[in-house]
Amino acid sequence: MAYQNLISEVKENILYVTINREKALNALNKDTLAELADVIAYAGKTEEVRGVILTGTGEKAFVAGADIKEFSEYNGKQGEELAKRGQDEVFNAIENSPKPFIAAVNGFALGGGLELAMACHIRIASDNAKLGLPEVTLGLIPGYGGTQRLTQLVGKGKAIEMITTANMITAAEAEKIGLVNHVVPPTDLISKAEEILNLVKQRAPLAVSAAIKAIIASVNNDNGYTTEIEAFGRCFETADFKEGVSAFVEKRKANFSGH
Ligand code: CO8
Repeated sequence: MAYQNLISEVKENILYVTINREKALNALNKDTLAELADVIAYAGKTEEVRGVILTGTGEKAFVAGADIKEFSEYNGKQGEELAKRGQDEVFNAIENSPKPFIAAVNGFALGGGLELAMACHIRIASDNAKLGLPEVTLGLIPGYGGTQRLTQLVGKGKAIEMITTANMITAAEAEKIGLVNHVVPPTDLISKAEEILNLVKQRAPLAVSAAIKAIIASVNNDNGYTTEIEAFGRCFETADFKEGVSAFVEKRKANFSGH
């Protein structure tokens, strides 16, 4: 897949997506969002892809936010439409993807950049990363799900403090409040994400997707228990369930097909 603002490649069943606008600190302009929407859809429908690692080019920024230079073009209606489209095609599309997404946060994750990381299922940060939602410094609020996902991840009090002060926090603080799962030196960032996905890759793919779906239903108040019950039932219909149980009984490693 050739993109203008992304580098993407599949290696050993992992799709690596790197946002590649280093001079603008990987800010999300319209074109980058459209390309992200495309690559997210590709990940969802491509059987070879078992997980996605999303990161930014360079040592300075994961993503420094939505592209502020495009904002002057918008009125209220257009801003609302842009937020809705971005949420549907990129941010919610990641969260609802059947494939696990890991954000490898390699520097500044600000505004839409932190919102992008929060839409991913797991976040790993390099120890020099800085995270924040500074939209109120621009007279805006987070528009790509940030008020919701930050609250889900760190609770109401911390979310209100971070959003209303616009303060950036360090990776260490982010780990302490549950905003990121792990903090590692920059040189270990991708390998830590790979370590996690390499474990997930050994598990039953349909069960992995079903588990993520039920967890997301919970945080979005969308009938989590019912989602879990229905998804649990569907697992019994899969070849992978039969393989997993046979492998256990036969004392061998399961070889899942994802069917
Ligand atoms: N948009 C566009 N360009 C950016 C952005 C951005 N978000 N961030 C940095 N850049 C550009 C700078 O303009 C600069 O370009 P140039 O060299 O042409 O002047 C280049 O990247 C390097 O940046 P700096 O010179 O500013 O680098 P510093 O090391 O001095 O500072 C910071 C780094 C602190 C990260 C600083 O760049 C900064 O504060 N950036 C903006 C951070 C921010 O406010 N992000 C939130 C944006 S709002 C948002 O994301 C809303 C999301 C919801 C949208 C809903 C749909 C409409």
